[in-house]
Amino acid sequence: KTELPPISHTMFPEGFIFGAATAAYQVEGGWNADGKGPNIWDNITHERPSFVANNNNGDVAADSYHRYKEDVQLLENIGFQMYRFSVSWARILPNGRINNVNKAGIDYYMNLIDELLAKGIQPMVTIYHWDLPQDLENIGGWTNPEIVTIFEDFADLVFRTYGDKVKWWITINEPYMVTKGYGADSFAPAAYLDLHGIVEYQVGRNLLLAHAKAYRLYQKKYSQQKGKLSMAFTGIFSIPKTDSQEDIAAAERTYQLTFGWFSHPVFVGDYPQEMKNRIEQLSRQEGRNTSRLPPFTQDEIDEIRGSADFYGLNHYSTVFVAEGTDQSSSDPKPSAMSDIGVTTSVDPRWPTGASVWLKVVPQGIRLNVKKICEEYCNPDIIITENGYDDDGSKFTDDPERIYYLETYYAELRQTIYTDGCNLKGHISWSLLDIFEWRDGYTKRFGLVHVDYNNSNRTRTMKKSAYWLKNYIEMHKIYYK
Ligand code: GBH
Repeated sequence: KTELPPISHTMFPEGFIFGAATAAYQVEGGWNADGKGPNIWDNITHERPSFVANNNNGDVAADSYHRYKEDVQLLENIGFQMYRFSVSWARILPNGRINNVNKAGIDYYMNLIDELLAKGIQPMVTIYHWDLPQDLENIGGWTNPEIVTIFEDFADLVFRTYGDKVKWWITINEPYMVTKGYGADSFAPAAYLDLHGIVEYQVGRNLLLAHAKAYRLYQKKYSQQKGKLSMAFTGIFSIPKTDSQEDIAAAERTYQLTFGWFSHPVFVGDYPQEMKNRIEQLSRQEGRNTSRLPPFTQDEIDEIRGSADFYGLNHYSTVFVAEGTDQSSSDPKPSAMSDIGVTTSVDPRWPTGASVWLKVVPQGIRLNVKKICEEYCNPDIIITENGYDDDGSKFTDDPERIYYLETYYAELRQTIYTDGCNLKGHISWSLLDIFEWRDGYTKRFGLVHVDYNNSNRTRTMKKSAYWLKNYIEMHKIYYK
């Protein structure tokens, strides 16, 4: 009798969800179609074209506003069970406020959702993926505390309109990265540059409150829809450069001041103690009377605590950290970045994506998931983004992406079978080659190639898409 190896060597457990993701500004185009209002990415790419590589912008992008049926067909062809996409706030509310609803925008997402459901694909809807309506930025954007209820109103409309059909929600994509649009010149709106070190924490505070308001509203008004809500958390996942106590502590501090900044208030309550202590102490050294990290009231702590039904994790890569601020870094002081006080590095042997920051470190994703189980009492976890970028020079020939998926999946299976974590699904970033923010179209994250020189934006499955199709199919056959 032949002994078969355990399925943990090759497969995820029954019911594991495979999905793919995109975000509105990165794929839709139709930037001013049918009554859509301008958002901060429309604004910055038009006002300051050199902000993005090759002066690219998302005016047309992959043209998913007109070609969403092709996208859904691709999802079905590959065999995905879930599609995570975001709604463009200014497409639904051209001015960001609910007193002016754009019917064409409402219809677009309704059609997309219906198309998905007709093919048995579950939508996961991100309410905010970085494309704030410009009119809201003009009153201070995420720095303005009014944004909390303005976001709640938008979320209310979205739940009311789509909630019968949508059972998975991400309120805000990567609040950590959203803070980087303020006090730093790295993402739109690239505003309030002189307030670095202060504005990031004000923005972070408003993001957490906005998320919690939307979550509580859903509980109160829409719980009969039986959906699951979370944020998509991210940060800098790091491992200590050496086994010295200092470097071990530096890695823990990096975790708490990036991932912990947003996950700890949601899963435990309030900011991590280490984060509060650190910024308080630095603020005092700078001669301030109060911490640059504004505190929550007890009511706010209670409102935010417990505001997630699962942990959404966006994970791509890992770095080494060593104790002590990087003297060669260009981060302004103070800033949320320099507050961490570590120096990052990578192992030169790690394979790399087209983006220099995207090193292939499969063991990192296992450690990241394990950290979540330990830190936050074993919540259900979904990898809401994970993927690899190429530079497009080999068209659909992408063995590196297959290697990335294979090695990361192997580690993810260990988080389930060996570490006992409640990992429920994996969502690939991205279905398509997308507008990669400041890198424009020079970095390609797609399982599916998009021809940006062709006005049809021709979509062609890469080898990795075929690999994944077979891999998902194997699960469907085995568990039938
Ligand atoms: C995700 O963010 C986003 O949700 C998604 O929209 C994006 O397309 C995807 O990642 C790929 O980047 O130059 O060292 O400062 C992940 C956050 C933002 C991480 C850009 C890397 C640049 C690192 N990514 N960031 S660095």
